[in-house]
Amino acid sequence: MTITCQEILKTHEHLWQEATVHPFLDGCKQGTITPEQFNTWLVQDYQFVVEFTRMLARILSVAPRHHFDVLLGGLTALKDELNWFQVKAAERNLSLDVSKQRTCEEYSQFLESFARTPYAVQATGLWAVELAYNQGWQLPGHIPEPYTEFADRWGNLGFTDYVKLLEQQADEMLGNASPDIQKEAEETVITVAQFEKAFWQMAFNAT
Ligand code: HMH
Repeated sequence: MTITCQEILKTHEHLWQEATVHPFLDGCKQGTITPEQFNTWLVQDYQFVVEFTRMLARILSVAPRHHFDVLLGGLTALKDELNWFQVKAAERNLSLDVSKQRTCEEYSQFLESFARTPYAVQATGLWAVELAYNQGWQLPGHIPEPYTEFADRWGNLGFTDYVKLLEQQADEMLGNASPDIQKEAEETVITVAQFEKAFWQMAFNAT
């Protein structure tokens, strides 16, 4: 019996829903999010993406050769994304030189701990992190200005395709993994879902 990414999602449907449907995203759609709340998310997400880029580089270092194309594509997209974050922050007069809130710090530390797990677990976790943003920004439907480009960055169909390739790579590894490793992959998806929910919530915390 091998588990698949989709089976993991189905088992934890409720948790996954909380990771991808949140008042923050709804507030972007309805226009009820305040600039301060949005900016809080923005600078924290930049901090997160810096750590996420490092994690992806570590994953690449243990990936089989036939996974390189997809992972290198992801790293190239992150190069663009980090520069884009800097432009968006400058437009909003935000300093990106801020300390991480606790959730961001803990999520970053969790990404660091990935390196000590088998590649099958890392591949599954990577998929879950990207799927959370793809679905989170896509599910609300059209998000009006000034947030349209933020929603498009992760909600666009090209990103959906990338996430599907990550899923195929994770499924391939899960198919050859021991039951223990499959369980660890499932637990990783649960943890990702919990962190994603908490991450949206940070926008509503005092900065
Ligand atoms: C918190 N999760 C969080 N931030 C992101 N930018 C992504 C996922 C997608 O890269």
